[in-house]
Amino acid sequence: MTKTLVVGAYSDTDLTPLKADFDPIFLDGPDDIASLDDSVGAAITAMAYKGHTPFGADQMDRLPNLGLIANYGVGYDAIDVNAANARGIKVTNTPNVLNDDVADLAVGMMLCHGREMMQASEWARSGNWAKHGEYALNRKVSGSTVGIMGLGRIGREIANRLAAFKMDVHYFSRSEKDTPGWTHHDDPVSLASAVDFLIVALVGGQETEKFVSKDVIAAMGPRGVLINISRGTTVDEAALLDALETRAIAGAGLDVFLNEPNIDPRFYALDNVVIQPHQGSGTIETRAAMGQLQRDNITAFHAGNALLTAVN
Ligand code: 8YV
Repeated sequence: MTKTLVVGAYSDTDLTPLKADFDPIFLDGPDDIASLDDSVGAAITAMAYKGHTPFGADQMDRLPNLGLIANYGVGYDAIDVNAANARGIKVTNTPNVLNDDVADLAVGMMLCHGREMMQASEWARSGNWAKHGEYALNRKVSGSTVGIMGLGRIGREIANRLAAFKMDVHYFSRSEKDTPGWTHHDDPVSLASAVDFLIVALVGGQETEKFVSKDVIAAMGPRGVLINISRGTTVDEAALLDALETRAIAGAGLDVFLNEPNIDPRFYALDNVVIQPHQGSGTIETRAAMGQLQRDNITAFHAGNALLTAVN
């Protein structure tokens, strides 16, 4: 018997085809793997994984015949790929299908921060508009200078959108890329000091931990706004909170945090932060495409065909 294991919190639009295609075993999270009978664990050859809880060697060893971890998401930093390699387990992700939505949300958070859309909406809803007149003037976004930290697939989509906003686009990447005249920086502090908006589009994982360091945040200055759609780990969050509280930077738009969803409550007290609940890819259309790609990888694996989007 070979079985597929589905781990994580899926919406019904994913659960229905997962059931129909694989008749799988469902678990809420990786910790529940410990509760599987040995015979069940040994039957599992493929796994659909969704979530950001680490999945490592201990869990893999409970599934001795596992050959595939199909991740629901482009970022697979939760999965210990070295441990998977050591056990001959393939890992797949869901790249590209979510680029547009994540880029849209990054731009949306910039506009929301600059134009104070949450506060302005509250001004209208509370009756202040009728009672006290126009909402306070706020900040122009189009035409300013933006820095993209990490010009990968999503970073490029963000840059393309902001070029249409007549923004002067700068970016950080280790080597210069082929761009329509955007300014390359090989040092994150140099990028941060050159721009008004700094958008983090790095991959997660150990290599990029606290890449947006205290020094990078300090270099942004009092007009600087940090937008993060990557992972909470890429930013020195304690330094960011200090800078937001003291107004050393102007503000932030954050879709990702450390310890999601139990984020640092200091964020809730700040009126200069646009907070989003890690919903970058969270549209009906994109989640359907992510689910399809995850299932297609599992189907290919069971059929012995080439995986569509392998990462190892
Ligand atoms: C999540 C993401 O996968 O693609 C990624 O890397 O962070 C998201 O799309 C999604 O929230 C499901 O956990």
